[in-house]
Amino acid sequence: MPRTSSAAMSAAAALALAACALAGCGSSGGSSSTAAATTSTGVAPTTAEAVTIASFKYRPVAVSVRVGARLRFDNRDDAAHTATADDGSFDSGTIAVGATRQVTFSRAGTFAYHCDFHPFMHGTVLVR
Ligand SMILES: [Cu+2]
Repeated sequence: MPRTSSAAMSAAAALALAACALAGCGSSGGSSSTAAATTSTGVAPTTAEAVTIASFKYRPVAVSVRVGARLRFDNRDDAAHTATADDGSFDSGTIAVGATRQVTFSRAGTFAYHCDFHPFMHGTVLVR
């Protein structure tokens, strides 16, 4: 891979971490029931080109993209994951360890998603 790609991925990961720190989403555990509510309450969606999956979490947990944009899911975890819309409107398919999948969002709206393998993993994509 060209090094620009990995640099971009690192930058995205750093941004995600920074956004996470700013948003104070370091609290962990028992978040399965609260994740879906975060967009309407606390967590402001972060504009990003990629969601990093690590430690069984999506970061940023709430992401905003433009209609027609592609969002990348980078699996930096040591388990395979998916990004699967709760309403079935999109599905990344299995994202192997270290792999990347892209999802294109062609319809505006707010889409909650989860991991098929780990139903306690939740995220939200705001498409606008
Ligand atoms: Cu998973």
